[in-house]
Amino acid sequence: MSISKSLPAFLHRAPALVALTSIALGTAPLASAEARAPRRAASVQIAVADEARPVNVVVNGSFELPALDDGTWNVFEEIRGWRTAAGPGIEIQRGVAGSPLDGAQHVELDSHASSAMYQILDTQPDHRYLITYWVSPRPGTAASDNRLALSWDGAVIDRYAATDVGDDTAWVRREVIVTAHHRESRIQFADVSESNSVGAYLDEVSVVDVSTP
Ligand SMILES: [Ca+2]
Ligand SMILES: [Ca+2]
Repeated sequence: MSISKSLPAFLHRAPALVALTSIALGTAPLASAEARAPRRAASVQIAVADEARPVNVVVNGSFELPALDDGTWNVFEEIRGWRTAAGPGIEIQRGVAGSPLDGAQHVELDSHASSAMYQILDTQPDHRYLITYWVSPRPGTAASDNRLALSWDGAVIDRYAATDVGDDTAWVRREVIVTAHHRESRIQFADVSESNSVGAYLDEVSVVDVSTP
């Protein structure tokens, strides 16, 4: 048995641990001036990101759950984070008629018929929240089939109406800032097109506290 093999495992890792600690403290000998600046810059960026990283309070905002088989769709009374508010349910598509914005799945709000879906969010009263969501017309449909309304605590705060429909999805980012009044807030998306089982797609919903402390 060689000497190195007889050493405890932590001693084999010790030099690397020492080096990492030295870099973090800014005391490690660096090979060149070029190397020094990027390392210091990186450590500052990480510290800022940890403190300022926005927290998305939406659960399952990309509609990746439940994961369907490729090339299929289904309509649900509820999915992780979301429940049906009106209509026959929440339709999830996975590679059926157009590409999602994020991940492999998105929602079509006109499922078997016009539907609405909501989620109750944990919020801080009097804090401002940035709502971001992505919407696309369903490919190959009439523009009038692709309209949705976004509500916050029962009040409509944004509307989307497609004007141009192509052969694939054309995702558009929308942003709205709201003020929460309660410790729980209700966000809701509703199809407001002709009720005929085809309508606007929804993906990548996020709600982030943007109040300054
Ligand atoms: Ca998605
Ligand atoms: Ca429709």
